[in-house]
Amino acid sequence: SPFKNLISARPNEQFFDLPPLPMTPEGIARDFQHYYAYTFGRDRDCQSAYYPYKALAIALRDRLMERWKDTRHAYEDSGCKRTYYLSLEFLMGRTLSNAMLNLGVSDAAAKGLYDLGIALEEIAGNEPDAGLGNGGLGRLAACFLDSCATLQLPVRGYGLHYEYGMFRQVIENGNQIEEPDHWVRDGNPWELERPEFTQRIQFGGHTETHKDHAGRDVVRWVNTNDVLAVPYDIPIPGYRNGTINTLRLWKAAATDEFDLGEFNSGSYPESVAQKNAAEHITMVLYPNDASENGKELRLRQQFFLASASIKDVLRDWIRLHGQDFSTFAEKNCFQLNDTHPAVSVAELMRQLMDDHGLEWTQAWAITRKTMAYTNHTLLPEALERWPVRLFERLLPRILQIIYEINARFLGEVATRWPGDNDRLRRMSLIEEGYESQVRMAYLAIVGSFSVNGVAGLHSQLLVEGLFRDFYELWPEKFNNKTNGVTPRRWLAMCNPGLRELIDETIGTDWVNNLSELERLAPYADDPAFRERWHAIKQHNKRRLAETVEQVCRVSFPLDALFNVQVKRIHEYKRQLLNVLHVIHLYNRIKRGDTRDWTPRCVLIGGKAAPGYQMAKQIIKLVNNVARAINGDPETEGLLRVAFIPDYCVSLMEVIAPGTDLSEQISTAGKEASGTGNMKFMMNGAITIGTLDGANIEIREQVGDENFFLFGLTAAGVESRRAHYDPNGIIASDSALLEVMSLLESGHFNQFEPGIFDPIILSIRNAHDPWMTAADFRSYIDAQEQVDVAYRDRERWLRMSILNTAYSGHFSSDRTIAEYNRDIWKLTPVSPKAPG
Ligand code: T68
Repeated sequence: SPFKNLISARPNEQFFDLPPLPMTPEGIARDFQHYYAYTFGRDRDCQSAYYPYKALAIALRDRLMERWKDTRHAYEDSGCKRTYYLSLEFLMGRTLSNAMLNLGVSDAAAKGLYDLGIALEEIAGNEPDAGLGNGGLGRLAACFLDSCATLQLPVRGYGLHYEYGMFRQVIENGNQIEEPDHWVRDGNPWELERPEFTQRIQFGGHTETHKDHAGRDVVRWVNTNDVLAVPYDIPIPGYRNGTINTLRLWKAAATDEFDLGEFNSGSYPESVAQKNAAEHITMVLYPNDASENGKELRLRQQFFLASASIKDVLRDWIRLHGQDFSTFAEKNCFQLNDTHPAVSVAELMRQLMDDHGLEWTQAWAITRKTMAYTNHTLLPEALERWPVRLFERLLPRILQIIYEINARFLGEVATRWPGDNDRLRRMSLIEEGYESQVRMAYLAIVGSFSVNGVAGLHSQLLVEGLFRDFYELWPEKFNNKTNGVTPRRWLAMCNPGLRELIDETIGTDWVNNLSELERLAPYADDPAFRERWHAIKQHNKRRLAETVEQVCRVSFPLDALFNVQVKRIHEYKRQLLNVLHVIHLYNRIKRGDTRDWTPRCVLIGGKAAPGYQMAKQIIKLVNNVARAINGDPETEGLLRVAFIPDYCVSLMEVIAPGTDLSEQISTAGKEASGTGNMKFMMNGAITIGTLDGANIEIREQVGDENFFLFGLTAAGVESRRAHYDPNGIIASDSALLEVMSLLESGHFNQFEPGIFDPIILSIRNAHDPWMTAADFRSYIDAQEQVDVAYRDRERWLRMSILNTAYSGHFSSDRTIAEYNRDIWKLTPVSPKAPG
């Protein structure tokens, strides 16, 4: 008992057996008042909107606690197999509304507060986003946790407790300014610190080899600079099923010893500096979504997560099984979210051998049966490679193990393909060159039993290209798991109007069985249903327009087509192509070519990595084009353009429901999957897109006639490269020529000469990897088809309904069910009924 050292008597049973908390309006309101007045000591004069939120959050959190404990016990008592989702990023967004939805207390909470004269939505709007991720990869991890809890799968997330999340984006004179996001400054009511599970993580030092009594080599990693990892647990409620899973985030803290050592020798400032250095590890999220910057601190973060999480799992294992690891692989699985935690392969080996005495072959058999790796990108600049030199200094023991894994692996390759030295060089975990580097993707593949891509095309391109040699060696390892998004947050929670209509039409089962939405399809032909669908969309468009008006000072008329592209800014995602179309529309207005015009509001949002100059220029261009167009009286009622600053999870909750047309226009073969495309589809937006990532599957599901397709295929892009001639294309397409002429005339940068030259040059460059000019004509034609379709209101509504109806495939419940069927093989465990 944890009490045995504290008090002599063991508390009686009632101490642990609490009566369940009331889920009634009165019960929630009473606790809300209690925390507001007694815990936070606030009254009517409170100047901060944060405290009402915090009081409600704690009232809700109380109502999770019992179930959380019951879930923990149910997993432990059943002795079930478990999966650990290792990710440097979890882009959770807000928690309060989601927790209320999943607990089924949204209405009770709203009523309880209403009776106190308080609007729930206003309170919920004061929660800061937990922005511990860059974009798709981090948000995918968050959706997966929701689905795992909803499917009652024993899955725990492991991540880092960054002090500063994704930077906040401010736009000044059209330029992106980054501001730090100190999201936990006022405390985070959703996290539970667990100092009793603190782990000690080693860095630096060197290795020593000894003989043990049996004459075997034993390696010790000594003289290290250790850092403590303190866990913070966040509850992950399933949808109305009593399950509460856990996301465990590690925060770095200095060890007591070296503080004290320095302090005793009289150098207090140095001891504090050391403490700071330790705590730097989890200070800030790296804001690069698609390129590696090779910084030492990033490798420290990666190892810190891997080591702490594996120690945590092994500690639990030993508590229940002692040092018997014979069934460990049957009971545990680590899913690696990209290569960011790939050092786990070597770290699991190290802990099994050096800390728990296993032999290489035993440890390797366990590692290879427990690790699984998900790849999220084909872009070469995003593939992680760490200098051997850095490993040597920071993780010398890990480097030894990687060398040994590589030597044995290359032995396998040489046996299979004798004499094929080129293949050995290609497949080696170490890339030789001016500076030798560790190829983290290869380490992940060699150490895993499963390797998956995130959409059909992506998985296919992986085995044909990037990982071809490995596919030839181990075809059975490779599989596809098309991404999905959680329908709780991305439909039921963010679009209450549509949720009610759907509930009324097909019942409520769709929320955790999204293929049920297909039953909406027949209603696409029902005029009365269409009218209601339209009214809800208009309501959501008003909400979005109010937000745009407020933050961008641009007014969006509600009868216009709301055309949205929100995602990270990257050349491959081709926000530039979108801008070229906007300029083309502007040219048409200026030349009076506005017969049968469809009014449009174009909204673009997203963050650029702080060091990615071209992406920052694209933001500047969008803002300058918006200013010129919105300021020209001739565009009134025809065209509006806005860049929405600080795109984030909670903004998407307003944007997706209010969108008519979703832009998914990446160069084919470059977007691994996309997940924003799925959120828009679920909310009844229609996609204009290339045959890239999950767009292909979206189009298959909804049907060709309900999707606006354009552009080269992935194969087309590759075969075009050798003879790509953007200047020829521009010269022979009068619309594109006019667009380029206006851009090149300096019309959008009259007082900032030359600032868009890099953009212009990139479009005109025969080596433009993103082939913007190649797809321009086909894009413009598809946009004209969009205009025609939107003017036919009944046709558009039909398409919109069918997009929602056929979005069931893109529930992350389906994705997670596939991960479980093919990779994890977990049995669902249901906790005892609460109360
Ligand atoms: C995205 N990747 C893919 N990476 O681009 C997207 N990268 O197609 C896919 O839908 C999504 O993953 C989910 O599978 C990312 O978001 C990153 O954010 C990232 C972060 C750090 C380093 C590299």
